[in-house]
Amino acid sequence: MAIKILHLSDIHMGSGFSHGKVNPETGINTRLEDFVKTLSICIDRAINEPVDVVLFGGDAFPDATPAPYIHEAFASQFRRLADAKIPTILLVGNHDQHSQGSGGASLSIYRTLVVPGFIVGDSITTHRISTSNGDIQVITLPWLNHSTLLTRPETEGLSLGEVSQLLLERLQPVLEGEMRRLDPTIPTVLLGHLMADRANLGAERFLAVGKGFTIPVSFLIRPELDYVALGHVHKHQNLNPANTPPIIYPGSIDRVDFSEEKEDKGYVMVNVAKGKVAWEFNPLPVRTFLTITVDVSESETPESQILDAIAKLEISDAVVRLTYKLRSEQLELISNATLDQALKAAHTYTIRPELVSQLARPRLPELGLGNTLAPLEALTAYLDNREDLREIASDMLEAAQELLETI
Ligand SMILES: [Mn+2]
Repeated sequence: MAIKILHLSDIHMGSGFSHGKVNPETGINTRLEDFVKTLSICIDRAINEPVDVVLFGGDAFPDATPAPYIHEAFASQFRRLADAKIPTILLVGNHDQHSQGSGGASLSIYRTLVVPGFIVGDSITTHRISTSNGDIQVITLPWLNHSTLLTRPETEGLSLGEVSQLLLERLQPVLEGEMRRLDPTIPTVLLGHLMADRANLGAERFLAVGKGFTIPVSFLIRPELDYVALGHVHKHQNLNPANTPPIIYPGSIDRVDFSEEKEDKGYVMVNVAKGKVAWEFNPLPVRTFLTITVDVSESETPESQILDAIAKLEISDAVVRLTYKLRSEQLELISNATLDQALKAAHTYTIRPELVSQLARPRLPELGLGNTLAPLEALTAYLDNREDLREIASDMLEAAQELLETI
């Protein structure tokens, strides 16, 4: 007998309003409506199957204190699982915690209200859940910050790297303890919100750069575990292609920003029995994001070159960003009204003209115009180009990381 699980993560409801517009009929930002629709497809699937358990991998909102109407939009979807009597674990991600405190600030209301069948995963512990297809045990591993397993005096005077090392040393026996207490006869899942050291980064590095630490995949490749359900990284991936066990990031359910333009979005369906697991990624129909980049600086007819680039693409209902490079003397050859007209079919759009310098190319190509870099990456790119700073480069990066941590 197998237990059926729906695993989703990184909902980030309330994100990306700048990519939407106010729906005049509802007064609500269309990106919130998009996210609600995407989430409702997941919940529909859970109910229609029906699954035995829903595992949410964390990061419900952009921060721990979402506006009430956003919280309500989230709650009214998950409430349907409670009504359908489907046990659900809401794991606490970094975006669900207050920046300095601990616990699941935005999700703890579900425990306070004692929603039947709902568990808020804000500590490292094992939950045994009974389903009509048998029992399953789920180890919850919420986002760890430096106050989770360490006290302030212990971390005083340590570098960020040393603190992370200490945190890993603390985590290991705690996890080991959970593993030893497991019932070896029933299926076991670890549900964690974490950055694993084989993870291929998506947008989350821009959302929380430098905050937190990395857990080696070897911590998760354990014979006790039948499936590892992760959250945090927005790009869907399996960190253990041997599937012993599968270590799965389902990714975010909708595009949080343009860094997710080319990623498939979805959720994962899992069938798990003791020692046996099958999983499948299910793509969700999400709104298209489209970047159009044109260099017209060498063109005699820059406007029509831009219009051609737009015409080649299907922009209907997409979130579009148009960037074109031009020389200053070409400015009057391009009419904004004409570009507005050409982009009218898009859901929303931004237009960014960039003047190319005729004197010199940017010295650091990776820092050139049009590239958005997170602060740490920008610093890394800068240091890579400064032979003379090589000796202190790693110290500078660490100091920068520490600065970012205190923001
Ligand atoms: Mn996260």
